[in-house]
Amino acid sequence: MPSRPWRAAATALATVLLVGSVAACGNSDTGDAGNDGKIVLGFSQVGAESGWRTANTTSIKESAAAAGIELKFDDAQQKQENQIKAIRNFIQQKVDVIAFSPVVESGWDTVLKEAKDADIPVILTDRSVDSADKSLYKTFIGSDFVKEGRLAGEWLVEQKKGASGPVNIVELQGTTGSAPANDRKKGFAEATAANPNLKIIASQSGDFTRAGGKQVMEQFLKANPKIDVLFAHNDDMGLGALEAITAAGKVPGKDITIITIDAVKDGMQALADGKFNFIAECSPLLGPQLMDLAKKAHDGEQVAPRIETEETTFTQDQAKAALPNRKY
Ligand code: GYE
Repeated sequence: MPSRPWRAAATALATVLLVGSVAACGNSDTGDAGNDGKIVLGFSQVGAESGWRTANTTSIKESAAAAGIELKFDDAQQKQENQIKAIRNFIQQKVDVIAFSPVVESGWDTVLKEAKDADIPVILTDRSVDSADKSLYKTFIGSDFVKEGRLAGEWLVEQKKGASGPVNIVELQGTTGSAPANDRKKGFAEATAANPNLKIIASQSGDFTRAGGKQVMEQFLKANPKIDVLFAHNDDMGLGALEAITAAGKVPGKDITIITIDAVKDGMQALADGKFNFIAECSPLLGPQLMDLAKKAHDGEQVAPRIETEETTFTQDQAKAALPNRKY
């Protein structure tokens, strides 16, 4: 049996802990800022499907720390239902700002309305939504995916200008229903329509992953004896496809021309090594701008409704020159 003085001390300690935790709850409940006065940003990430995504996550985490913003980070594992859950959690926790990279374009109106009703500004990063009501979010920061697809297609049109017969193209699409898959497909189809010899003979989703790219490319190769070009909606699917192409006894970059999008390090290496032929860049380094926008949105400042990321394209020689200084 503990002696009385010990019991008194234990009771006193329990009281202090209880009061302390109630005070902490009360503090975060104000919804104004984190425990130490920091802006709290709830961020729902798509997942960890590609090199692009990993670089994007790093950029966001590092920029939040540098900007003194408290980041609540959630990984949705490429599932919309997980993102909706995460956003509802952020609303319940009364974070100051919500940002997310929507895995697919459709189906966001209800949860965005809930955030609006709770008076929490929402920033879309990387991918957009197809909501007609633009007042549901403050701004969208990210790339022009249609343009990326078009740049990829225009390069091919130029390369195949003199082709006398049909040029058979296979396409590895990104995640079904995602903005980059929809838009890159559209831009590429528009550009390649300029030359009737260019024919997309097969097009299927590889879900933006290496494993998906490899598996779908294997099917393409089995079903189509003559493939001249592969257009992959990201580097990772192109990298996965390399394995399938080599295993089929073909030389990537020679027997099959390979065009991808992103320009992450592994993709740039494949381009410099002559395995890829062209990459349209898509920058994942959105963190610093996102933090700046989060501060402005929190302070009620006006922000531009659309902020477009700057990007370029790379040929094999340009990749060789750029690789040593590539950050991601
Ligand atoms: O191209 C791909 C990633 O949304 C722009 O998602 C992003 C895309 C990127 O998985 O690699």
